[in-house]
Amino acid sequence: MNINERVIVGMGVTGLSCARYFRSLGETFSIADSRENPPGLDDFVKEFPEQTPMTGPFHDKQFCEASELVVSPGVSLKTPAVKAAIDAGVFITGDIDIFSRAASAPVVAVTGSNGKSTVVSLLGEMARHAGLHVAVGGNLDGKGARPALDLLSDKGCDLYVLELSSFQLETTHKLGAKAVAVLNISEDHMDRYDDMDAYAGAKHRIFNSCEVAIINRQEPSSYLPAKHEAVVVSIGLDSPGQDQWGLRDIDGEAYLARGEQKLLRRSEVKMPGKHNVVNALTALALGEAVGLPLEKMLETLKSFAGLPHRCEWVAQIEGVQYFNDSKGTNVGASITAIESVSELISGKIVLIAGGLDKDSDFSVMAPVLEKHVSAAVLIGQDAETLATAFRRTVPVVLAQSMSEAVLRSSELAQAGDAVLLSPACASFDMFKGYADRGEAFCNAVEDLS
Ligand code: UMA
Ligand code: ADP
Repeated sequence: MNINERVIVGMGVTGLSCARYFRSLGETFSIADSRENPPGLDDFVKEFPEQTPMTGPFHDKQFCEASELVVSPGVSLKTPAVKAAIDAGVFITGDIDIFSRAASAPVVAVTGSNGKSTVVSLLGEMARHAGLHVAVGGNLDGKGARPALDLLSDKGCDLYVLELSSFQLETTHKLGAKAVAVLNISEDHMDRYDDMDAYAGAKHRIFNSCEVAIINRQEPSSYLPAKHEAVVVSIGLDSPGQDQWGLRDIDGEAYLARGEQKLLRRSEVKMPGKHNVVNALTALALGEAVGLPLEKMLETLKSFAGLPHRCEWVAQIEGVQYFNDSKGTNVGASITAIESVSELISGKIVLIAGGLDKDSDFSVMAPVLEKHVSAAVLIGQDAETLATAFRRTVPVVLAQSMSEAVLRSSELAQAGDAVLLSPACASFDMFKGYADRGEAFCNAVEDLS
């Protein structure tokens, strides 16, 4: 590496998107990844044969002599070599920071512990339905997902919609988005942050220089810091004030409403559960902030069924409903999923949970378990940690595989009940990812019938 060169840190999806972007501008860089064989290495070598990527343990000296570090989200700023560079005064940036300086169409950005992918995908659908050329990406994964800098290659884009993680926001100095939302903040990634304040602080960087901020009246973690210049619009499941969004009870029926204006029956929102009403209202408020026509947005709500692996209905077998919420990878998501599914059934829930713990406090699930869950079937590396937290509240069964967990759950559930996979944990101990875990669940359910 030459001294004073820009260094891309990380050779995953983000690192590669940065490399391609710098090349498109004719700018030089070098690239480093602490892994011996990072996932992007083969593609990088093919696409950039003139470069010599640095793999294996980072060196303080290399980073301290760089002009700037473009740090990938998976790399903590506390990594010793990165920390040494910060202490030496090296400028730290990330792909979202670079994107925000280059984007020439309005940007909508969404963060939060849960609901991000649903809201950005829904808003993307609303914009498409309104005839806009919209590019959706960022932290969003799954089929066709793209890192933020790749979106810049779309010509004639009218609107960018970004899902942002706390990791990405850590390196974002001034996002300057047209409209933003922090959906909620509940415990997640505690293996990376010292405490909840540090995690929330990263998420709240999304507000930097935004024009419009959408907050949830019933979710204080979504509020802006005291000093700001943004226009604030609120959403909530309660009755909305003028120009705000919420639910109104009209002749005994719940309606989505904007101020006094009745918009759509709650029952016409295709996505299940009350958390998805929050997601729908947030998308409406964000869409309004960027000028999407209300009628098109409401039509989208009637047809958008939600993303796979998020409180997804799978089957009904012998009067028991099966739901796949494999994307419920933290405690907050699983609490929401339990509450939402309990609204849809007459009986109780048999919960399948467990996997890889991210230093979570599972004891906070006790009230919701007590109210809605008849038994918990636990899987994965940290099943015993969950069992210790759950045992005082609900009967616990341990299972060795997803098929065994589904079979045991089907034996425990009665007609009117639901079996819900919402693991509150990461999946990488047993599966390739949450989608793989969700598919294993669906296959095991299919095997029951
Ligand atoms: N890593 C190293 N050494 C390195 C670089 C990375 O060990 O030098 C490890 C990291 O610790 C991490 C993994 O490699 O475990 C991937 O890190 P990365 O920064 O290379 O990740 P990318 O492939 O660039 O993917 C990232 C996001 N991943 C993370 O933040 C961990 C993807 O979000 C995102 O879709 C992608 O950028 C494009 O924006 C995934 C994710 O799990 C879906 N996000 C977390 C979440 O949603 O909870 C935050
Ligand atoms: P993210 O992209 O933030 O992980 P997703 O839209 O993929 O969010 O949803 C993940 C899980 O989070 C869902 O399966 C559900 O359990 C839960 N969830 C979704 N929306 C909300 C919300 N608004 N509030 C709380 N939990 C939610």
